[in-house]
Amino acid sequence: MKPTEIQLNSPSGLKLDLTNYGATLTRLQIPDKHGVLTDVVIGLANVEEYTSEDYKKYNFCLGATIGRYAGRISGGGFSIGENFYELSHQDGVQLHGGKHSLDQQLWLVDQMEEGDTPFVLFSLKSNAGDNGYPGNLNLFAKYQLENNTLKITYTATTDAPTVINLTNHAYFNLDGQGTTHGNELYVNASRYLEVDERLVPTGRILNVEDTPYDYTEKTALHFKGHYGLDTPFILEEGKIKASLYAKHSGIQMNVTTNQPAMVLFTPQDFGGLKVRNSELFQGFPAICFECQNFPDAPNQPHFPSALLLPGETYRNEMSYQFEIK
Ligand code: G6D
Repeated sequence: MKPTEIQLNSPSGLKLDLTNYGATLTRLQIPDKHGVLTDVVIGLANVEEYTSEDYKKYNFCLGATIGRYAGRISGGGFSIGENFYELSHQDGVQLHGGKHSLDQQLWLVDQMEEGDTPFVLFSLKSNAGDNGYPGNLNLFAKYQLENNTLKITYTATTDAPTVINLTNHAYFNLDGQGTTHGNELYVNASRYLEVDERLVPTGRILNVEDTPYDYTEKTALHFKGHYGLDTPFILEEGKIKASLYAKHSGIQMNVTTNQPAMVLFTPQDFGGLKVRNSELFQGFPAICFECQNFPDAPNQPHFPSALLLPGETYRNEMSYQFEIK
């Protein structure tokens, strides 16, 4: 079945393109300091490409809804009480919910509204046993434009105890070209999770002070001391959880969320994958702000719980507010 394409337009000039394949954000255009629409999210040239095997093998998940469990789960699975649930995994590690997970499912377009605060609501039923997870899930993904803000809200309910951790995997480049190197970055996090060589959290929580991960003051994004961020930050109290500013476009993005963590990911490049307008980009072309629970929380008792019980509602709220500086 061919994916559906949807465009939402806000009175303040934001244009948001989506598809029900993976409840994916395929394009986001923001007026820059000269009022020129700037394409600030990396995507593919057409929606069919998102479904191609050639694209899937890169596993970049461009703009997609990620789950059932974003990030990595170790140990080949997790336990709830006395029950161990084995997940689909590679060498004991599952990434982003496993193969053919939520980002590769065709979601339903449940509801859509135009007007001053346009939105689209996608829904999906994920059956018990999907990639090894227990519980039949009812999932919803809502994208809404409100003034100069993109709001993404994920909710889910289950008929049996399970774990869940969704996020959105948009790759931002606020200039719409070039590199993110040198963009002004702020991350409201004085701590981060140490990860091992498999990028699985070791369980140790470290301070960012005197490390390449200290963005507690607005700082030029740099790659000294590492080959790019792929780092789970523990978010502090305070409305703004992160911000990014690109001087050529003059666009600043402020990120808020109700989640305890944010994985920042800055790929060095997109390998052989030809993204939309690929000729415009250089090294470190984009940055992801993956708002979520801690990776591998089901196997780390001192991490915030990712358990979802019947009668409860999982809710992940993210907002990306844009302004011109
Ligand atoms: C790599 O480790 C990174 C992940 O964090 C990212 O989400 C993925 O590429 C697209 O596996």
